Amino acid sequence: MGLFWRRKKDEFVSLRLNEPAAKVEETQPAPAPPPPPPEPEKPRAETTTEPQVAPTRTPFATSVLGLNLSIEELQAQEAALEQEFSARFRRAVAATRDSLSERLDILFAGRKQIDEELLDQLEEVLIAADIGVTTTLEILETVRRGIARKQINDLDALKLAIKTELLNILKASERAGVASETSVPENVAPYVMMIVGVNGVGKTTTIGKLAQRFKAEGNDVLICAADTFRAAASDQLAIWAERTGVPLIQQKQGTDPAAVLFDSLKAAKARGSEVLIVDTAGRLHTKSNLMAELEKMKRVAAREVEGAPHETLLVVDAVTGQNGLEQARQFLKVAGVTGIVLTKLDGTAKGGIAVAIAKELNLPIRYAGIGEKVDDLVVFDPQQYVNGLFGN
Ligand SMILES: Nc1nc2c(ncn2[C@@H]2O[C@H](COP(=O)(O)OP(=O)(O)OP(=O)(O)O)[C@@H](O)[C@H]2O)c(=O)[nH]1
Ligand SMILES: [Mg+2]
Repeated sequence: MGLFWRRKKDEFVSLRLNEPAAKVEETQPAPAPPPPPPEPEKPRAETTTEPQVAPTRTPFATSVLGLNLSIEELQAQEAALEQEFSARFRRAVAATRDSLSERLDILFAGRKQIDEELLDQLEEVLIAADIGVTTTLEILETVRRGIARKQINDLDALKLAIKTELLNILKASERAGVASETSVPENVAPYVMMIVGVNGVGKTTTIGKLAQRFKAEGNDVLICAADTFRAAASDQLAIWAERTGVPLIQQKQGTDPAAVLFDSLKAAKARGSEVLIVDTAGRLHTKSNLMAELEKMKRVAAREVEGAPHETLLVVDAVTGQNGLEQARQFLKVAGVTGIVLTKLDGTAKGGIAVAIAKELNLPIRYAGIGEKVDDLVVFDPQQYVNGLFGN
């Protein structure tokens, strides 16, 4: 699971606090020590003698960016964090797993053979997990082909085939949209992310979580409060900005969102910000207003920063299931969405919606929200998700 966003590989090292001791010494040569006095010959030890480089330590005891750590220590820390995130992700899909596994167990109990009746019931189980009708039918078609070719002969093989098919669907969607920020050259700044979606899905919360994450990675982050429709929207975002220590550009209610975005782009360029995250309204007087507004914002962004917005993330609430999917489709038409953030995965037993979304919207799921707290956001990893659903 890629845990870190646009990891600034050796850039923290610009302060040269993070390099192995030997290299640091190279750049600041110390005067050569006087030669040691001759010693009497000692019997030679059998094993060897490469001088050991002392573990790197800097005078700084703690550092958010890990400036005080060696590359090895950072890697160990990253691995530990990945494990923790993966455990939390598994807990977030636990309700879906329990429901899906339980149904499959009941379905498979006492059976040895795969017959049409079993396949019909399997169809129901998958649909109940919100995997979606179209997707379920496609999975079953693949399964039937496997049975006909004698590649699927028992229940284990059947389960494996379903898992593989789910994974293939999720992976196929990574070929569309923007599956990773690393596809944009690192010298592009600010990297502009627009966050769109209907009201209440978790846009503002997701922005707070993203801001925290990018900042912790050493990026200079700026937030743009372009939801000027509701007075409370900007206040709510201000709370997140303060909590994460990220500056916010806002204006009074009713200001043209494109104007707030314009100011934010200017400010981001002036400050040398690396990431600009843009909050947008979930509702307006009419839907066509909202869509026209999003289009205008995109034009303004493109005029000010080459290629911007680099990502337009559509936030979808997992709890709303198929309804959410329908609402999402309306955004796709105009907003030029490049990826999905699936929120509230922790609050549903129908987490199969992730597969329906990836398949039917043909967009990669970039992040998953797994709670209300600032660090309750994980990079969505298809393999981990599928393993999570089937309990291994
Ligand atoms: N359990 C859970 N709750 C979440 C998650 N993400 C957001 N929420 C909650 O969902 C509610 C709505 O979140 P907001 O961030 O205000 O949603 P929004 O899309 O900005 O809403 P509008 O500004 O009204 O369009 C809040 O109570 C959040 O705490 C999540 O991943 N898990
Ligand atoms: Mg909001």
